Parts: sequence; C-alpha cells; structure tokens
Amino acid sequence: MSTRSILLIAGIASLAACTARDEAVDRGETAAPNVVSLTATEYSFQAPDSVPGGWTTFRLANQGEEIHYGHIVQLEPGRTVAELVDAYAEAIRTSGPRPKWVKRFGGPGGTAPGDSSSVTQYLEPGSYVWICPIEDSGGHPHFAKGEVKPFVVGAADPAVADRGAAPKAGVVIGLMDFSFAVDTPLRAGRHTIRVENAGVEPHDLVLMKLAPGKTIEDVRTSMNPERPRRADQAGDPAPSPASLGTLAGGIAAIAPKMQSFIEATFTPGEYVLICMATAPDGRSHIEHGMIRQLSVR
Ligand SMILES: [Cu+2]
Repeated sequence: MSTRSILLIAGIASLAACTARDEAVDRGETAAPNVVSLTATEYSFQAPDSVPGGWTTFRLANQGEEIHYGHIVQLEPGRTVAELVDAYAEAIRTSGPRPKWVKRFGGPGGTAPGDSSSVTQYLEPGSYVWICPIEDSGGHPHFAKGEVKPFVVGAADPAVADRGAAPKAGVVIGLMDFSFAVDTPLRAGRHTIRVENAGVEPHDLVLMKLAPGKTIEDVRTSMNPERPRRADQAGDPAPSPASLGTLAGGIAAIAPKMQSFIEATFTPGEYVLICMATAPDGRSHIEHGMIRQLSVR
C-alpha cells in the first residue's frame, strides 16, 4: 500500500473517531478522565515523567509496608526538586510556614499498605512533583528519603479537556478554615464525593472508620501531625492508624478554590473526618478543630 493510502486511511479513521466523540457529547455522554497509575514503596515512586492536562484520575497502588501518599505539588517556574525537598522538610521540622512557591495540588491521599486509592481532578499544564509527606518515627518525611518524583503536565488531550468530564458527585464535602461542611447525611454504599477547598489555607481529607472501642479523641491525639513536636507527647510512640480504624479514602492537600473527586464505600458505623495539614502558626489543623465525627446509617 502506498504511503498516501495509509495517510488517507489514518485520516478517515481519525475523522470517524471525532464523529463518534461528537455524537457522544451530543447524547450527553462525556469522555472518561485520563488514568495515570503510580506505585509507592519505601521510599520511591514509580510513575510517568509526563502526563497530558485535563481531567485525570490518579491511581496510587501502595506496594510498601507503611502508609503512603501520592501528593501532587506544583512548582513555580525556576524552582527545583532539591529546593522543594530542603524547604519543605525544614518547614515540617520546625512546624514553620510551608514555602509559598509550592502550590498544593491534591493527588491520592493516605493509602494503607497493600491497598490502592484514586482521586480525579483537573490538571493544568505546568511543572509538578509527586511527594509523600508521611513522616517516619524520627520525624523525617518520606519525600526526603527518596519518595519524590517530578513530572510535567502538557497541553490537555482534546478528548478529555472538556470540563464536562468532571465526575458527577452525590456528596459534597467542603474544607473550611477549620471545619468540614458535609451537604447530606452519609448513607451506607458507594459514593462519588466532590471535595472542595472553601477556605484560604490548603486542606486535605482523611476518611477513617473507627475501630470498635476507639473514639474521636483517640484519633485527635494519635493522628495529630504535630505530635512528634509536642513536648508532652513526643516521648510516646503514637498507636498505628490501623489500630484506630480503617482508612476509607481521602485526598492529599488542595489549594484554596481547588476541587477533587473520590469514590468511597461506607458501611454503617462511626467515621472520623480529619485534615492533616499544619497552619502557618505552627498548630495542626486538628489542633485548630478540623476533625469531625459522622455516623453512617
Ligand atoms: Cu485543613
């Protein structure tokens, strides 16, 4: 076959694809988000170097033995990964303000060993880094031990760029300074949840189902991210999150006005919503009151 015929056939095939997509849009169907898979272990990420912009579902598979995040941060032009690691680790070590040139951009939240989690959000072109902000028992964040990977977001693929590709959510959880707004009673079952930051600080979300006999006060004390830097608690090792309850989903921190979508399955029982961020005053959002118990029926 001549080159010309191959080009012609390729042209017809792409025309046909366009038409099928346009018809799907006409029928009210929307393109599925692009899916990006990443794997976390102690202490590294396996993930792509570049992804297209637009609506994207990030799936984090935790193949390690500790909890890991697939937190995405966006860097201002000219900033390097080495600067990010140094400045952010120093901010954690001193409970200091997080660097202003780092935009918290969501991504998969705390994921238990052997488990996986996903979030869907809109990606703008730019320069980003995956980091795991979990601290080891010595207060050293995983990203300072190698669990950090830069990636570039290019122009959106036209097939997924349409804002109409946002998932349809049945529940909205608003992240405020410093509380959670939940727009409907949580029922047992599988739900798509839109998480939006309605505050002026970056916030994240951890959904945890309490283990029998555990209370919100146990979570408030044990999960406080500033606990290693509180003189009255630093000596006591915190109980593992697995002893407090079961992680039921969440997102890593998003900047003000951002939104992220998760799917979560609830069973009847008691859940706690937590934000693991730390405020510029050095107090954790949990210490500011950003922790809430909800009953699922
Ligand atoms: Cu918060």
